[in-house]
Amino acid sequence: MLISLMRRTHTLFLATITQTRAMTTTCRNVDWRWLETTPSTMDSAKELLAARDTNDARPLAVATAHQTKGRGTRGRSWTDDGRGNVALTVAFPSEIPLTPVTLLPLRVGTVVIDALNDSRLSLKWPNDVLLDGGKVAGILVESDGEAIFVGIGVNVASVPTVPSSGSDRGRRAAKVGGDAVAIARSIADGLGAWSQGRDDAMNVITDWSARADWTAELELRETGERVKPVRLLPDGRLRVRGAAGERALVADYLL
Ligand code: BT5
Repeated sequence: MLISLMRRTHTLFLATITQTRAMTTTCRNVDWRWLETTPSTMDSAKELLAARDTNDARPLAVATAHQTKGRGTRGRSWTDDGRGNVALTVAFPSEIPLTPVTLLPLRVGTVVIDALNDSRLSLKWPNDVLLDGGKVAGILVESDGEAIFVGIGVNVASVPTVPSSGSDRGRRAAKVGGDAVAIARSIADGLGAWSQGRDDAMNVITDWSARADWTAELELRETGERVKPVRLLPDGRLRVRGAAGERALVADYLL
């Protein structure tokens, strides 16, 4: 599967929410919440959305400066040391203006890179924002019933050490600088505005392609093989050229 869309039953960890200091404001058409700390904004967003009025169609944004159990795709972890970075989940209660949903991580990538507004940044398929080859931001998409949850972690002020072996091995991390709360709000606003407009596959392919670094070789996570990106396919798969010729990749195989 291109994205990690996992169906989960709601479990209400309201104790977790009440232990944190929630600051609630309205940020344009986004229902914005700030938590001092939380295990994962993905779970907090699920709890807070479940507790919200079901007639409220606004996207719900839950952000924090510190996660104790942040997650990436396929059970991998997303780490932060609580020093100036940001973790954000934007929950869309019902419909999003894009099909197929496999394109969503790519659209989120363009919204994130535009919000970060730094010409040194580029996108790496399927879900990373890079600075000089280092990973600045990661994107995770999950679903729960009708709702879709988009998680974004951005290294703003500090850079975690990423393991070079084991299941959590990855490329080195990098940071982008700036104000973490302002960055989170800008991303949430961007996603909120996007969710109220119209979108289609060709727009996503064009926008994403314009922000990607097509010169950089990619290393396949499972085999270590190096391939060159060629182009995006309309469903979000990436066509690549390797030693054995061209083929299309699905997500979660790349470092
Ligand atoms: C991702 O997964 O890149 C998606 C990360 C999504 C994190 C957000 S934070 C808000 C929301 N709440 C959550 O609990 N999660 C979301 P993936 O492509 O699987 O990358 C994970 C891999 O990136 C790890 O295995 C490490 O190699 C590396 N990594 C972990 N933390 C990192 C960091 N802070 N910066 C750069 N790389 C990191």
